Amino acid sequence: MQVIVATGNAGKLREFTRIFAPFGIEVVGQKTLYPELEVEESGATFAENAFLKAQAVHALSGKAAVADDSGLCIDALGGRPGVYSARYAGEDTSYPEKMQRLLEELKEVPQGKRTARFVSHICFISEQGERIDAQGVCEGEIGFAPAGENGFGYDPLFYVGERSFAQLGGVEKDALSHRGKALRALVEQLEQLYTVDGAGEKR
Ligand code: ITT
Repeated sequence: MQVIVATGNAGKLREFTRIFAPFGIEVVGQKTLYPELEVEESGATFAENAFLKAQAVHALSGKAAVADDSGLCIDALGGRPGVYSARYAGEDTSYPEKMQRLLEELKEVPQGKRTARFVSHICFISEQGERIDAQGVCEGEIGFAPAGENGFGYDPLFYVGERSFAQLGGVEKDALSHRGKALRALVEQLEQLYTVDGAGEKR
């Protein structure tokens, strides 16, 4: 099976490729096919934005498309930046700057109160237009300084136990991450839908 991943984020695309590979799902990045495509993320929820992105690529290609809308929800900030994670501190601000801004906002918040979670909402649209959604959550804590070189985005600030996501290898991150959980939940649904139908027939 081949799927177009509706993302402009190279870090996410690497993770999709890695997580889908063991299931024999091949990915093509949106940027390879539609380098100019920009989808406005006008939704108020992860689910709405994931649908908007998957739908845009499905409408253009007529092929199976999948999108992730995700973000970092910090309890001490009332769940912010949440759906606005990519736009936090301004759309064109670098991740080192965004992380510094978060650390500044959290400077009075002690260890134990810095709980946070990454959320990933996945929306898949089949070639025929059937929609499947899946979600994954990873609980962790915001550190006091960025650490590690791997991954992307806010990974250096997000700790699961002793290590930040950026200090984990890719496969280690996938085993724990919001995106790993969401994509494996999607694959489970795909396997039910496409391997066997109600009558036990292959579709
Ligand atoms: P696409 O919409 O093109 O997929 P994007 O980067 O704009 O790419 P989102 O709108 O879903 O993606 O925003 C997700 C934000 O949350 C973005 O700032 C990411 O860096 C951050 N994020 C999501 N998952 C992450 C992860 O696994 N590690 C670090 N940061 C993550």
